[in-house]
Amino acid sequence: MRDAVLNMLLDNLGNFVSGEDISRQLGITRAAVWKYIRLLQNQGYVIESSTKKGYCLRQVPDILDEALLFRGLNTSLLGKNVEIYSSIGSTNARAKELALNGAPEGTVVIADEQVQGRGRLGRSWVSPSGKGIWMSVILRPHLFPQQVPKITIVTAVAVANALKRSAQIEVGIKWPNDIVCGGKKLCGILTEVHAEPEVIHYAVVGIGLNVNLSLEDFPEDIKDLATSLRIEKGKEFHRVDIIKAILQEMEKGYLQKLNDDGFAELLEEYERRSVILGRRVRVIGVGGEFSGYAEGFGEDGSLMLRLDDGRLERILAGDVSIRGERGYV
Ligand code: BTX
Repeated sequence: MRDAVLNMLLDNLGNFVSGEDISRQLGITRAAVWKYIRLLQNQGYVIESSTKKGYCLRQVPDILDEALLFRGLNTSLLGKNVEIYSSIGSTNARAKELALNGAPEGTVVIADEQVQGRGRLGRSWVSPSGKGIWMSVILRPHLFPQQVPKITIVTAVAVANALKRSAQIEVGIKWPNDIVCGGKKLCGILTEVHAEPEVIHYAVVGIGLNVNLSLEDFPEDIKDLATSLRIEKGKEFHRVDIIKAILQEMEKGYLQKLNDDGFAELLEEYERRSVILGRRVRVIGVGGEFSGYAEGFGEDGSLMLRLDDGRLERILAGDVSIRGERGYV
């Protein structure tokens, strides 16, 4: 009922709705309406009340409210099933647990804060409360395990398109899994799978996007390489709007672009946004370190690196770290 009251106010954002209309439409007493209004106010919604005119929603807070998320989401798969936490260890860890217990494809786990946010290779991911999008999506793709990098590519392009649409920002993609802006890391993607040689049981795609962090929110050691939407655009954003855009774009890519034709198109988009293509990079992997020109990306998500001796090295994502010759990208 709280969500129904909220939706009526949102339908009339900036305008008054009478308590009588709300009570009649929802079949509850005027006292109950007042109770929900108080609840919403306590949760941060700025609602003006007037004995004559009723209630007017003036401002929507930046909170992870399921009712806000579902409003106009319009997806058929992603976000149909959502868990929202104020604090959690890692959304990827939780999503893996859910997937193992049979959670349906498209299930999403989101948290205000992660206290054990993880990057690749056991690195940690800074995830302060209320400042970013720390989210994981469960997928059950019909792919071979070696095709999993496709999922990261779909996600990177989706995040880039979503940011353009919802935050009016152009971002670059740094292979294999970073979204960058002004040469700094804005978002990281962590795709983890549970698979057997021939079949993927599930993939969990973790997205860590710095939204409203200011420079002071980053620890000293990453201040020079990390950024946020707020730092780049000089204003704050509502996380839910961006989450919705990401889920919509990701669903589009996942459902429509994983076939051969669709993926070739997607890869072109990925290359267009790549910040390393045609540049000299240094790749630090488990098998050692090499330098060369980034020549392109394979269908399997690998990086084609032209080494100094002319050989073309195919490098698989997942076990490498990459640096531009002069720094982070
Ligand atoms: P990565 O291994 O490419 O990047 C991790 C590195 O990035 C860290 O070692 C640190 O240098 C830097 N870093 C840490 N926190 C941040 C930050 N907030 N912004 C910019 N740079 C940072 C990238 O791994 C994949 C990260 C995925 C995070 C999501 S959040 C939701 C989900 N749950 C979870 O535990 N992880 C994923």
